[in-house]
Amino acid sequence: MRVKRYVVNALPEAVSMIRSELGKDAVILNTKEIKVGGFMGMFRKKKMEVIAAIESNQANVPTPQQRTANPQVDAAVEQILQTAQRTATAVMEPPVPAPAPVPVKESNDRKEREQFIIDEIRDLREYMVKLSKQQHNLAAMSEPLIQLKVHLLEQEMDPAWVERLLQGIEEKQHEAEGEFSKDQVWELAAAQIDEWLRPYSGSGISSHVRVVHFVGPTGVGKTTTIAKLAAEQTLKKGRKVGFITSDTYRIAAVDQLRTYATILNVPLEVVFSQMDLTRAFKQLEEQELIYMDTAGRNFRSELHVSEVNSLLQTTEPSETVLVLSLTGKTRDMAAVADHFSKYGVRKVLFTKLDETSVYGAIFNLIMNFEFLPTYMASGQTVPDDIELFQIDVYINKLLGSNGP
Ligand SMILES: Nc1nc2c(ncn2[C@@H]2O[C@H](COP(=O)(O)OP(=O)(O)OP(=O)(O)O)[C@@H](O)[C@H]2O)c(=O)[nH]1
Ligand SMILES: [Mg+2]
Repeated sequence: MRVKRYVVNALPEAVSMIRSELGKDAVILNTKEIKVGGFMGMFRKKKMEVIAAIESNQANVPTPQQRTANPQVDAAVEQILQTAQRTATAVMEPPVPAPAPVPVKESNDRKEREQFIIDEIRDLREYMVKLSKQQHNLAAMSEPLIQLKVHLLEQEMDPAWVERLLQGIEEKQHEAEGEFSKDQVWELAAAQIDEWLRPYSGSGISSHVRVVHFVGPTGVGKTTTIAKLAAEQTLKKGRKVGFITSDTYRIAAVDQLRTYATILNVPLEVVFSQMDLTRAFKQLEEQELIYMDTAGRNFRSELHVSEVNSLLQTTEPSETVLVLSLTGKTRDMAAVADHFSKYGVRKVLFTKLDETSVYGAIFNLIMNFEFLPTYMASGQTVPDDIELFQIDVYINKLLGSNGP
């Protein structure tokens, strides 16, 4: 028997050295953590000591393993697993001549060590299979698919959805047994996104509700949006609209809505607490539709969300619309949406589409929180710069000029 000691950083390093120096039939007899180098006992580095041995007449029985797409990885995985198997065998069946009986404590230590090595190897194997898949995916991805991936990630579409989309197109490409052109890839992407968004579309503000609350972070365009929608209802549809505002935090806030109320000839009630609401509704009992403006707050704080929510309680058929500006950060929008969805808010309205060219947040909010998009606002002009959310218009914006 030939025995050799290796001092390495990690076991896999030793495995390849053992393999090349002692051959494929070598077994690992022992591994232990040691400290080397340093100065006066300090700065010592952690290393692993591996004792390996080779018996001249040992047969090599290969184990069939699950294959990866990469022959190099397969070879490495097989090598490591064979070594692990032999390590286990070496522990269970000691080489001849048999050593003295192993005390119980030492045998437990051995079991732990054996388990440690097996766990390490399993982790390593999983990592290598994953790596091999990634390499395979990247190598297999066609140029138009890579372009689509880059484009959608730049649009800040959730990476998990981007992966799902690409996988679907890749599968279709595989079935078609040919590489899709950029136009085809963009068309398939548009069709898939349309299919995903379709169940959430077609929901403006419900026609049967009498009270609509608008909530959302500071400055997203709640008051402006209310003016735009009220103008549409009064001027185009001839409906009797009333305003309520609870935005008494800023002195100018009430005046802002009052200006629109005067222009549109719409009555306005100001409420300071939930108690005032009953009085306000009484004052507006003639109105067919009531839009309620609320103060913009930092709604990443759940406390503010519960505060505004307490103001929205009403016995009337009502609906709450979360207003979000696309100039906000995607992650912050998701945090706000998450809080409001816990309070049962389902409708969302997007503003300031004119101030950005990044539209992925809309897709993420609809798909991840099941929000129903109502309108898209893209400008400061009252009443013109607002339109119902339309999937095809949105998809054109999302897929952009890179599209066909
Ligand atoms: N570019 C652009 N600006 C908008 C849009 N909607 C609103 N604004 C502008 O955004 C600014 C804030 O609008 P407000 O309506 O006061 O926003 P708010 O959400 O009521 O603000 P607070 O009540 O302070 O929370 C104003 O200058 C609006 O003209 C939009 O769709 N596009
Ligand atoms: Mg406002």
